[in-house]
Amino acid sequence: MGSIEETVDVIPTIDLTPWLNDDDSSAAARIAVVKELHDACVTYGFFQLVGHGIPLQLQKRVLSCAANFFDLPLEEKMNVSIKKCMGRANRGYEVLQGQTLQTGALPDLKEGFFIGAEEPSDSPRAGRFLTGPNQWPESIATADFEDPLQAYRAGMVELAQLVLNLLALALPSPAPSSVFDDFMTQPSGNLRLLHYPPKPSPDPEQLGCGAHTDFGGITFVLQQPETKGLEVFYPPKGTWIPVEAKENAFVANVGDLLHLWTGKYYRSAVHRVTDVGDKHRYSAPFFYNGNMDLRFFPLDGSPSMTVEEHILGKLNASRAEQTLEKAKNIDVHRQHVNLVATAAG
Ligand SMILES: O=C(O)CCC(=O)C(=O)O
Ligand SMILES: [Fe+2]
Repeated sequence: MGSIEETVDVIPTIDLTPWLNDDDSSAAARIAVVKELHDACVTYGFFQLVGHGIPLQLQKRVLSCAANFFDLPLEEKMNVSIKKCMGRANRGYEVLQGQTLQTGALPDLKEGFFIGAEEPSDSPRAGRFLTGPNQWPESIATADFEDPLQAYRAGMVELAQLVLNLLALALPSPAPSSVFDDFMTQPSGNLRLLHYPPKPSPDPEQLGCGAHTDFGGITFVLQQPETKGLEVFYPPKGTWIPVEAKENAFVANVGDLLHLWTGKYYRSAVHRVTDVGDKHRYSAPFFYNGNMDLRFFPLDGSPSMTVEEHILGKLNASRAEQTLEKAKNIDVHRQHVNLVATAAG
C-alpha cells in the first residue's frame, strides 16, 4: 500500500451531461456537477470535461485542419504570418520556436496559428488587441478550414459561457450567481492551432511549451488522443501531473483573470508541454477572454481594472521578464568572451 506522497494525482474528469439534458436530469445531479467544478478549480485549476455536447466529428476536423495547415510549405504559412496581421489583432501563423514561454528555457518547440471572431478591417474596432480580420491560407478551401474552425470556435464560446455560469454558482456567498454576466457580452474567444514536432534531443531545457499560466478567463484545450506531454504543476506537492490526452474530452483550465477576479479562490495553474516523444502532436487551445472592455472588481477588494488592462499588463510583465533574462544571458556571454580574450591575449 502506498503512502499519500506516493499516490499519483490525476486531474479530475467532470461530466457536464446533467446540464445539457433538458429532460431527465435531476437537480441533485446538476448540483453535484457544480460541486465537482468547484473542487477542481480550487484544488488544481484544471479538469477534463466530458459530456460537453461538442461533436466528436468536429473535434477531429479541427485536428486535421491543424495537420493540413502545418503541412503547408513554410512560404505559404509565412504569407499569413502573425506579423502581418492588422494592428494588435494577433491573428495568423506563429513560426516554430517563435515564442519562449518559460524564462531561461530554450524557445518553445511548437508552431501555431491563431484565429478569432471575424472583425472586418473597416470596423472601428479592428486592429485593437485580439480583435480584427483573420488571415486564412489561400490554398485550403474555406469549407475545409475556415468553416469548421469557426463552427468549432462558436461552440467553444457557448461551452465556456455555460462553464462560467456554473463556476459563478459554485462561488461561496456573497458572490452573486450573476457575477460573470457582463463579462459574457461581446466576448473575445480565440482559437490557436498548435503543432509540436517530435523532439530531436533529450535536452531538458527544450520544452514543447514552456511553463506558464494563461492570462485570460478560461481555456479549453483539445488534445490529439494518444499523444503526451501536457503537465500541470501542483504546488502542495511540488509535482508535475501529466494530463492524459483522452478522446472526446477537453482539458479546461482557469486563467489569471479568473484567479484575480475570484479573489484568488480559483487557482490559475502553471502548466507546460514537455517531451512529446517521437510522434507529432497537434492540439487546439481555445482562450475565452470575455468582454475586453469590462471593468471587473475582484471579490477580495483588490483594485479594479478592465479585462484588456489585465491581459495587457500580464503580457507586458512577461515580456519585461524575458528581456531581463536575455540581458543577463548576454552579460554572461560577454563575461565569457572577455575571459577568453584575456586568456588568449
Ligand atoms: O498544447 C497544449 O496542450 C497546451 C498549450 C498551452 O498551454 C497554451 O497554448 O497556452
Ligand atoms: Fe497554456
